[in-house]
Amino acid sequence: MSRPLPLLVTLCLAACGGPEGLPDTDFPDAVGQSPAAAVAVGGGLKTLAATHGITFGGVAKRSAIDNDASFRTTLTREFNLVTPENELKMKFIQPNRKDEFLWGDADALVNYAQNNGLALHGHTLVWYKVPPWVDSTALGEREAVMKNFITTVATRYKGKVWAWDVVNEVFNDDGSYRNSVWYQAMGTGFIDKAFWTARTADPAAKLVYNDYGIETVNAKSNAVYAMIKGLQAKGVPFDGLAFQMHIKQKGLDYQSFADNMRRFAALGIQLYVSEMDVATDSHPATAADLTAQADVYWNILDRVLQQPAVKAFQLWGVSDKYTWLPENDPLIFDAAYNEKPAYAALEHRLQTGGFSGRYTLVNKRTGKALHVAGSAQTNAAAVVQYDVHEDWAAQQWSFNYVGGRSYQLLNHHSALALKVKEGSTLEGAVLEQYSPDVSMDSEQWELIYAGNGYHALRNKRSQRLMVAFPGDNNTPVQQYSPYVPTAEFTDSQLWTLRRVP
Ligand code: 9MR
Repeated sequence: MSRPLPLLVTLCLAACGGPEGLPDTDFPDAVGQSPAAAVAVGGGLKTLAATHGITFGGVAKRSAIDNDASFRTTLTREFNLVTPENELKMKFIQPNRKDEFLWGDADALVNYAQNNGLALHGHTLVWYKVPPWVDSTALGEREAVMKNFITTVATRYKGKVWAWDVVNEVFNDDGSYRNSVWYQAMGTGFIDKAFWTARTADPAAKLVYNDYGIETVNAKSNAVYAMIKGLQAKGVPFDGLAFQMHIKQKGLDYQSFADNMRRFAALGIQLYVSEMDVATDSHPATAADLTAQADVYWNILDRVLQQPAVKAFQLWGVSDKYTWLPENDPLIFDAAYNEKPAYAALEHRLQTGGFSGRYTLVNKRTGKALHVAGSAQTNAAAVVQYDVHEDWAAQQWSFNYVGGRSYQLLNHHSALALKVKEGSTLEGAVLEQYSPDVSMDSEQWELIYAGNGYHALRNKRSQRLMVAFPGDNNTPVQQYSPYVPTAEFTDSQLWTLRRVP
């Protein structure tokens, strides 16, 4: 599913050239002086995202919080989740030696979040980027150093952190383990130990693995998948996986992203987009670059909203005024806090649901299409399956977004809505068409991306999935089986959405 033109056109234009590899430098972080002031609340993307069950996050540094009122206003108007960009890292809290913890900046950020209605995403307890004194610690001492940091930090902020990035970036791009100070000392066992230690220190926080370059199915995400399965097999406490999503304006393979999310969701864990930004090819970005960038934001959010396991969508910044990529204008507000096309793209997807035009729905198991029996235009006519005729209006459905990730499906021939007959919640109940009534749960369908290009449709009232079983033309389409996130979909539950040209 892609966004309608004109954004797609410019995507191709923008795909050529651009910086190879994003910089990974340590920018100096100024520390501000004055305490943060109270700011306005309400409205913004966070409110729209909440209707989809998504927490909407940004990133903040203390210096911006302390010194920039526009930053504070924008952060609290648009976001309900924040990650301290650097202040919780070992390099910042424990920069000099084992027995010295510096809490000033970390406390300031945590307090700001608490006082301003922002949930906190803690970042990060175990990372390969460590202060120099850790590098020179004897191998035998490193386990104690790691556990001491986790316990001290997670205990101090216990109850204030919604999710902790317990372990960050342990894999190389080829899926091998990074030769970090922790790996050198403990092998892969440091990962288990880190999660156990974090759970003990803060039992309520979601415990997360966070990495970049794992958005699509590739060697690195395969390694993460194997790691998580291993942790689960050993009973290690593990709640979620975060895709950082530092990408460029050429985007990525969106179907692979959706398929990748689906396989992780089937492990029964939560998923997050934790650090999204989209680097433009030029600076200042051209209008075409900004359009391409907006298209990437739109497409990532679109796939996220079709995967119920995703709970948070976070950007690595707020405005282009503060970003680790100052040459790539990667965020949704410009440096003067004006909304960029990327802001409008996110807003558009959150408001419209993203499906435009008409679709023929073809069942994977039977190969037949969702069809109104006899091409009837009357209330209560049966909705059945029939050989595919994409040019038949009785097989063409438009998706009318009703909020909460759900849609009415309106038949193009009858203008009536797809509904479970008499609003039944029973297993096996058949489908019919009826006068559209947006307030009826029984005619609202949540679209769930099910992998490999297929979707499942879940009825909002019954929570059951739309199914077709083998049979002749005019065999009823039914609802069957509640949706279970960890179960694989059966072919009867899978539908291809073919857009009518
Ligand atoms: O944006 C962060 C930058 O200010 C820091 O100098 C740098 C090193 O601490 O880390 C940047 O944030 C990174 C994050 O912690 C982990 N994922 C990649 C982010 C961008 O490099």
